[in-house]
Amino acid sequence: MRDAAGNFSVLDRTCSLVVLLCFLHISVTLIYYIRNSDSRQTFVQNHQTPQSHRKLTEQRVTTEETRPPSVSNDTVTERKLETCPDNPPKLVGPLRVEFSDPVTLDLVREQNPALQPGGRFKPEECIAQQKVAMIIPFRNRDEHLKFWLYYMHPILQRQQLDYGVYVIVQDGDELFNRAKLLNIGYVETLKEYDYQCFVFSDVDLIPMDDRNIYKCFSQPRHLSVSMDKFGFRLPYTQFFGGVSSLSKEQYLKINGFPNNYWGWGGEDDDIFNRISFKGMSVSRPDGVIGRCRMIRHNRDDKNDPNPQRFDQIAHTRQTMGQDGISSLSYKVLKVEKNQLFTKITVDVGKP
Ligand code: UDH
Ligand code: NGS
Repeated sequence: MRDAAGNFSVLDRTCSLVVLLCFLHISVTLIYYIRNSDSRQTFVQNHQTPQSHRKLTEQRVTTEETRPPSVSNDTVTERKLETCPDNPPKLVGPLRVEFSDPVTLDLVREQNPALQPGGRFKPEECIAQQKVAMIIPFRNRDEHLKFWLYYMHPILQRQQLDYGVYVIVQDGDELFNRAKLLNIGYVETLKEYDYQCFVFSDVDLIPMDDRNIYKCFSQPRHLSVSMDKFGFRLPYTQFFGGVSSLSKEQYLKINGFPNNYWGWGGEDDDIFNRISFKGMSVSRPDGVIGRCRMIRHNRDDKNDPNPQRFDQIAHTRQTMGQDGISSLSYKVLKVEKNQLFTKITVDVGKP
């Protein structure tokens, strides 16, 4: 009986020891696990790639879709993206530009997968310096537009601009009115986005160097300074035709552009006059960076030289206060968006 009681007490003690050891083992394992999982999280926080950082920043609210799978909710930190640099790193300099082989819109779409509907883009790696509306006056130049889109979209993306492309189409077959279409472009693009800068580009002009940045400067800018058709020179000092850019402030200071130049010529000289009468100067890239090619073409129907243009440009000072963005009237007939551009068809009225 005593023997049995003695055996029981040995067994009892052994069992207690085993339980204690088990408890100790579990505790140590638990402590080890907790400490280890802490350091794993620290590792994740310190080793996010610039790519994953980018997705978590620019003050965007991070969603489940954009969050890298290995990062848990409480490790997500927000960091502001930096402003894009003055010299965008992907620029390549001189470009080969030629128009012998036609391009298709399919090809341009394929080559520009980052575009948003309406021909919109903004860089992901930094915050663009400016929001720029590209405004093209247009009627019946589809072949030229394909080349413009083909060359310009990749250039504008390398220039790290937050931009949209707007083709302002004059409806009907009245005399063409380039400057009024540009005014309409200004008003209509601002309805869509908070643009700060407006680049006004003929559809047939392509820069030959991507360092000619399609943005705004402290003074209104003339960008197409060195055209092949003029032997890569300015045809005259006051020339402001082809491609130009004005900030919102600069544009409003001159009451926008004239609405009364019907047919070819003079409206760009009127704009130049407005700029100088308001005490501004014209900024330009140098003659090498500012080289550009024009797609050769015949004069369009309903765009014959305007016989009144010389008289009109002689009176800019008197007319610019009344004729401009302040007196603009037109009707929007249609707005269409595709991947490469926004097309706004308008009724500009008659002379
Ligand atoms: N534009 C059109 N459709 C037209 C007329 C003009 O889209 O019917 C636009 C287009 O964006 C063009 C811009 O307006 O690039 C300027 O018009 P333009 O090309 O007529 O002016 P440019 O000075 O040519 O380039 C003038 C005619 C040259 C004839 C030369 C004959 N050898
Ligand atoms: C000037 C025109 C401008 C025109 C420039 C270049 O003579 O509108 O030629 O034209 N001014 C007047 O006619 C008053 S271009 O050869 O590019 O067609 O932009």
